[in-house]
Amino acid sequence: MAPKALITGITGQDGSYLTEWLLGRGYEVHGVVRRTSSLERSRLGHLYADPSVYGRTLHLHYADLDDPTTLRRVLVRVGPDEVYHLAGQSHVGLSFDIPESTCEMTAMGTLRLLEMIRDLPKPPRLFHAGSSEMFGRPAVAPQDEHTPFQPVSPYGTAKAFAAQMVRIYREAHGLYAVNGILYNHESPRRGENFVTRKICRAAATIREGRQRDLALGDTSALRDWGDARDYVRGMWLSLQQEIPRDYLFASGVLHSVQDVVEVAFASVGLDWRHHVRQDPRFLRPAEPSNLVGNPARARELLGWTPEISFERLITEMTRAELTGARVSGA
Ligand code: G4F
Repeated sequence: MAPKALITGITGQDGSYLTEWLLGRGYEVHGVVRRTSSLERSRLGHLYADPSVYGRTLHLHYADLDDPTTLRRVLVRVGPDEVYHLAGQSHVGLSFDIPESTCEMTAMGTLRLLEMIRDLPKPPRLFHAGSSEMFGRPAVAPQDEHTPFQPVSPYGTAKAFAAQMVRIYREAHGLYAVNGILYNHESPRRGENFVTRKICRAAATIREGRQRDLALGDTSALRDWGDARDYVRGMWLSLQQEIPRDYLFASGVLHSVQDVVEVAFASVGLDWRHHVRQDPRFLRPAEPSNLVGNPARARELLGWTPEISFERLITEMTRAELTGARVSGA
């Protein structure tokens, strides 16, 4: 029988790539979608429209992390072997404006899911998408799975709570539960309010004469950026091991927002100096620092290495925004 996977947050960037990865490996994939999600135009649109996939190997269920009855029902009906928990309010800047709902979904939503899984007669393996934001301003760089959490945003705090709960349920209740400590990971499917997509989209739109300039926050901010397709492979690998452990997924290399600007604008033949300006509206009350990961454990135990470089990623993202490319779907 085909293995069954259940994904929360299936309509997001990672959820859509993970779905493709799992379908490609013969899984029956079930996704949890919120009633507000529009599927036709979502990142799953191509699979949803394919009658050989949707309703056969891919199934979607309406449920919500803040509506435990619905989620429990889906878990019981589907009886998954693996659960990938990717859902949650994922914008760090926004979490300063909506801290309560961020914590409700990300922190309490994860705890509720753990409680439900613990009650199942045959608990599935659980992957929880943690974040480098949990480290905040760490004293050591690069970070690894032993680095203490010191979050500096409501989002990072909610994720740290959730990740610690995953560890507790693994140790105290014997669940096969794993945290992926995921550093920034991007793709042409990245949400439009994240900085890489915002920049790549603007570079393409300016190139086509449909926009004049681009307003950004702190362009000196540094991040460890990788490609989402590499990271979903890591998620799957981390559930295929005999012993459940946390894994850190990162490129190990820091780039600035300014580097993204330069690669994106150059890839469409533009000089960024004529188009980019700073706007204090996009500055955050607090920024993490020093966030660069050491993925040695993932490399050694999972055989995981990132395959797509920063330059290739940003160039691909920018080209995918050009009108002709967008029509064919990224
Ligand atoms: O693209 P960002 O919004 O990503 P951020 O805050 O690092 O969070 C992402 O990565 C985390 C993993 O480390 C995830 F947990 C999280 O869910 C999300 O996927 O911002 C990146 C950097 C920040 O320093 C931000 O201040 O870019 C800076 N920035 C500068 N100007 C901007 C802008 N960010 C945004 N979104 N928009 C700007 O105009």
